[in-house]
Amino acid sequence: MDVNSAVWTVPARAREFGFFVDGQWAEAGDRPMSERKSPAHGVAVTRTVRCTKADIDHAVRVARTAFEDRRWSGLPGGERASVLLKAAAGIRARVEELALLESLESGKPIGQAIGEIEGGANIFEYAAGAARALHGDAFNNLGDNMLGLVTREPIGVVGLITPWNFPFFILSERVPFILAAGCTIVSKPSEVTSATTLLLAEILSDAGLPAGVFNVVTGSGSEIGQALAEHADVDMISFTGSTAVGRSVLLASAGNFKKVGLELGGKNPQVVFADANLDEAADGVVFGICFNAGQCCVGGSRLVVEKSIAAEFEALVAAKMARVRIGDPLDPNTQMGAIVTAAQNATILGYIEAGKREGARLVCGGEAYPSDAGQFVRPTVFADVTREMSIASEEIFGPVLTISTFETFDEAMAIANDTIYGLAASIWTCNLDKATDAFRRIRAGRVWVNTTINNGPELPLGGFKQSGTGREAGIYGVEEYTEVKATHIALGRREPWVS
Ligand code: TXE
Repeated sequence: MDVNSAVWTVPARAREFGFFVDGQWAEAGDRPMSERKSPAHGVAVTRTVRCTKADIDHAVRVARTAFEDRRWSGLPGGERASVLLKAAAGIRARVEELALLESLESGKPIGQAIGEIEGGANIFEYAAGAARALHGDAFNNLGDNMLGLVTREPIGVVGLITPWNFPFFILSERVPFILAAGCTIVSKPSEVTSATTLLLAEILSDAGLPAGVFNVVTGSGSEIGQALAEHADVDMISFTGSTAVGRSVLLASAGNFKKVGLELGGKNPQVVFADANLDEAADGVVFGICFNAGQCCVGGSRLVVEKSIAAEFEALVAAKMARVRIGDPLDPNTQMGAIVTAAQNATILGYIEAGKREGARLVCGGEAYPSDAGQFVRPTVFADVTREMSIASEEIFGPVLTISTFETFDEAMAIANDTIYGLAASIWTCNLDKATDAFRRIRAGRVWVNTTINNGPELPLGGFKQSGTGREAGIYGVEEYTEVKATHIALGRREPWVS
């Protein structure tokens, strides 16, 4: 939809939600509610239930029953595909409602939110095809008396813990693939951005998803997120969020050795060679760090630029940064909205102060962006950054770019790989040999050449090193949620063992 086709305003009253289990909305009852204020306007926009561990237990029981009685996994892939396609249509029919809630809760620009909701529908459409394409293998080469089959089965009940930066898009990169595989889900969205996940439950239900297959329980990470990760009757956890919580999810999974998929932090390099189209590269670098106000796990936060053009390129980047339109997310012209929470804002400003203290050269930004309500940060660039500075190595998760320079290709690769993370990287050069050599040597799950933060459901995503384990999206993303079973079928008469 066209962002200009509607007038976007903050609703007069906060919208109140129950939670969604066994195909229906559940009332809050005597559970406390959480009020979410728009980070850009400081006004309450949603109220969601703070569910309890008992609610997690109940939702897991419901999801277990729905899995065991095969009401979903027993259907032909074609029927699962049909539900996913209807869900995609349901999402498209409610783009405006979903995008407004997404923008209000997260602080992201409305135009971007619309793109993410429509992008989510597109992923559902892709995954519908994957539900039909998923298949196993046959070994017909074991002799006349044996046939070997490799079948894929849904892994079971999946606990899905998602973050606040792309609440609906990250959800859509997982849910349709998990459903395509035939699993059932207990979803725990971020406590600050739960609305669109709750509405997805309603959309899936309206699309004909059987009750109990997709359940949403809202509330705090340390309480119910942890309970879900620990739960003995959950077969797999898919977690997206901070590296620290990812580690605790992994430890919590040890109780029943559940499978864990983790998408964690990043400190992603933007490697710019002197032979790149510098204007386009600078545009990509600015987009890569300002998109979603830098709160993007694959955001390019480390510019690694060839020394011979470093001064020219720094000036180009700074000039473009100055033209980024910051402000009210509900203004269709806004390119960069608010920082999600006061805590995240403090973290970002803390890193900016650390950069100044540790001796990096401030090129632009370096402070909050003034506003009557909510919290915003000016796009910030630090040059002369050395590896021992905290801004060089730690994930800031805000619009803060560091610049370091290189003189040789090997040096560029060493700096690019000098991180505990390995989520994404971008390479800018007009030399195909150099680009190919670079993308082969960079240790990251996603590499972009002459572009950045591009995606599509066909290609998998996930991290090397401490950026995580497992892959989402593509056919890999469906297989991730399956178990592989080997079956030997003996044919003809058995050769007796007992004589
Ligand atoms: O993330 P958390 P936060 C990074 C980014 C950011 C930092 C902190 O660097 O500054 O994380 O953000 C749930 N057991 N990323 O604190 O806490 C929580 O409720 C189980 C990177 O918001 O990791 C939410 O649903 N679950 C990132 C989800 O985990 C727990 C996206 C993520 O929250 C839990 C977001 C627990 N003990 C932040 N504690 C990315 N890779 O995109 C919390 N949660």
